[in-house]
Amino acid sequence: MAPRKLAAGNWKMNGDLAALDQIDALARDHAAPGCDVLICPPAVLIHPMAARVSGLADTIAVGGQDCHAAASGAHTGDISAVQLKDAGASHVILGHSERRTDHGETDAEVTAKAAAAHRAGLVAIICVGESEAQRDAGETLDVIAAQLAGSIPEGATARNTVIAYEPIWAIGTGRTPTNDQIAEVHQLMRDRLTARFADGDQMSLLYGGSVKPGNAAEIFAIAHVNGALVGGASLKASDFGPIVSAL
Ligand code: G2H
Repeated sequence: MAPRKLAAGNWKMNGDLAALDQIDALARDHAAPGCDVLICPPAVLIHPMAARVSGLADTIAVGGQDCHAAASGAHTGDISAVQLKDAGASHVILGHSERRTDHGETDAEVTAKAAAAHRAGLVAIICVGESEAQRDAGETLDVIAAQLAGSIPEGATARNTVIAYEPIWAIGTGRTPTNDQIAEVHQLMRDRLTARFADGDQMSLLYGGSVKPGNAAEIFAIAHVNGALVGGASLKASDFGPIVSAL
């Protein structure tokens, strides 16, 4: 079985209740017969967005942008995977470089969060990516291999885990790696996942970092790119829709 194709939008800390209208526009104007479509809004919008998509003919999944490793407890300001599931989420982004940088998240913490997501019945989208200094130093493949080894829990399968390669220097900058650079990392990821997990050849691998309507089709044509994790260009249906259609 081929990996599932996934177009995932990461709204980051953007959007409000009025922005939910973008969901209607996305469903109305951009059919996605061949791929899964996911939007990960800020936590306060997960429940209303899940309610909104439940009325649509074409399914759009809703996800969180982080979760705590515990199911409940005294963790002020945090949200558990169980709560995300209860609010209507089916996926959760974990280990995004903005979480790793802003909140000091380690590979071990990402692994624990992903295991919690799996226990709650969520698909974990686990992010990896090198900094510009690491790329310039020729360390990219070693960094990605180490993050893969350290950030994915045992028990991960193609049904509950998606991996997103997001070079930090390409996030929100308008810069993207060359096709060869993306291909090299995705081949490494496929090789490592296939070696470690029984169905690693079927895990979906996303590229993320300044994906936009103008470059999506070219990126989706690269071997072992099964979709995208899209930030800025996921906020408007007029941008995200063509990306979905390109997949
Ligand atoms: C990378 C991506 C979405 P953007 O973080 O996760 O953001 O598409 O804005 O570079």
